[in-house]
Amino acid sequence: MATKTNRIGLEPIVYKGGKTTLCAGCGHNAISERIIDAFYEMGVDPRRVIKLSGIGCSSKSPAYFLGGSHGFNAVHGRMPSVGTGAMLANQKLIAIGISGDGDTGAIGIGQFVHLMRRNLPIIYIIEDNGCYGLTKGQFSPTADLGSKLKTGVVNDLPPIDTCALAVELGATFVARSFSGDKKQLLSILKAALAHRGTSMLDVISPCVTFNDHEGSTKSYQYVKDHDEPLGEISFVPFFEDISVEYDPGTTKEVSMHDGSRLLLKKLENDYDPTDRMRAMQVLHETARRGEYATGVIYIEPDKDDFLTSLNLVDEPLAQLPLDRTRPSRAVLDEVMERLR
Ligand SMILES: Cc1ncc(C[n+]2csc(CCOP(=O)(O)OP(=O)(O)O)c2C)c(N)n1
Ligand code: SF4
Ligand SMILES: [Mg+2]
Repeated sequence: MATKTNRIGLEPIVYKGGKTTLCAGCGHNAISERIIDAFYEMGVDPRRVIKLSGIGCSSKSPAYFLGGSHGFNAVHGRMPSVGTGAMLANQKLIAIGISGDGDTGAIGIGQFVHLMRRNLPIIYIIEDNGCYGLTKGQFSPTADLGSKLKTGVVNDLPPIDTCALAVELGATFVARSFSGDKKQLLSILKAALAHRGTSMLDVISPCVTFNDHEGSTKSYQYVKDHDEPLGEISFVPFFEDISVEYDPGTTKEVSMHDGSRLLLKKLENDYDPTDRMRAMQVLHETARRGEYATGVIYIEPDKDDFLTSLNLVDEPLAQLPLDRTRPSRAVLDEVMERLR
């Protein structure tokens, strides 16, 4: 029997990673599975991919997908600068960064802020469980005001909404999803792969060991009960020439950089994900009601990404021969002369 392969002739097994060491039922494992599906179905060559992360249970998870890709497990909260360096050295890479709500929202917030405003081509996923899972479940900066720890301690600080922050700072693809929503998360990941620029995905990913009890606003039950999808997402990749019939009054079509199409069927309120003010409004309104707006919250497909704005040569900088990176003696003499 012929083995199943994708459009570049690779088998599903090539997209898998090591066996997970995370707790059974951890939301992070479900996200790894969707990443495997998305990269396989989009036909991305794993040898072109670099996986990046910081520190945390979430940051361990790149070990569990795309086993043959490049990888760099950075210091806590410092993945954005390592990713920026990697993409500058080789702009042909496809970067996927996995962070946690602690890794991003606490120690890494400074790095996150600058990544969002630079529009570096990277898929940046926050596996958001509202706690520091790896260090036994303390509140993180995305924990909601009034949310309760297992021990009964109540959070008395307001949360950082990473999606609102990303939109405000200029990220060009901002989405929120839930590790338990396979279909929505897969479509968002595929669209993120088609996007040229920073794709920031906040994926609520319950920590079954430390933050899945009553009183938590990041438990499976709470998220299921308070999920407000902004619309139904259909993604049509560039290699599938499918004509889809829809009513433009109820569906918004967004053309992606690589020719793929994102179709967003509006469920209510005529939501337009290309309207930045509306995106901020919906985030604030849902947060006030204790709900999670999920789906593609904001998209700006045509903005120049960081590498384009740097006007780099086509070849990866890391592969340029010395005579193209080092100024000649004559050029250096001329510079010295000018400085006299
Ligand atoms: C510089 C530094 N400070 C603190 C720590 C301790 N530490 C390890 S993981 C972590 C937080 C992890 O939380 P999060 O990023 O939300 O990941 P999760 O485990 O919840 O997936 C902290 C504070 C560390 N490893 N390094
Ligand atoms: S402690 Fe929580 S976040 Fe870490 S692996 Fe277990 S369930 Fe997942
Ligand atoms: Mg966490």
